[in-house]
Amino acid sequence: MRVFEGSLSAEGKVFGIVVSRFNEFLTKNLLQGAIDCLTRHGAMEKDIDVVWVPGAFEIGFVARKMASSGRYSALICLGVIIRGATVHFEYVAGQVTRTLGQINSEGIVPVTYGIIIADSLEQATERAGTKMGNKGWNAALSAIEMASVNEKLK
Ligand code: INI
Repeated sequence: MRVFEGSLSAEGKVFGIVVSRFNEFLTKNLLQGAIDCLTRHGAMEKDIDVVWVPGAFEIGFVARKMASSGRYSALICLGVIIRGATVHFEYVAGQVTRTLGQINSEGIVPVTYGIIIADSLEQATERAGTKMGNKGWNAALSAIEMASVNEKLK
């Protein structure tokens, strides 16, 4: 039997982070959490590229470009989508989730999902560095593990 398991060392790996400016007062906490996780696990700051986009809907465009570049060990996508008065947020959430899922399932570059989709500002805040943790940190940890799994399967 052969068992493959990713390590949690980010040493020597290159990460791309796509982060949306919409709800920036929360997404900046996700970004801070993601960078903190990567550097604590051995990534060098010079090996982390951050791309800001206007909103979650635009994350897929950049993630696809970065995935095609061949530069990255893994990509981390960060955004905050909060329910509003209309169903608009459902379309934004559905689109970004589908696009990231598609890029991921191509099996070329692992993409992790640090997108908070919440019914309220309170729920979103809880997941952006307060009592329910930091989804950016979690997405970065998954990116490290997936980058390692991907290397081992090559
Ligand atoms: N973008 C978000 O990142 N979060 C949201 O909650 C949100 N809502 O609800 O409207 C949102 N909309 C903007 C969208 O992502 C695009 O940037 C915009 O439609 C321009 O294409």
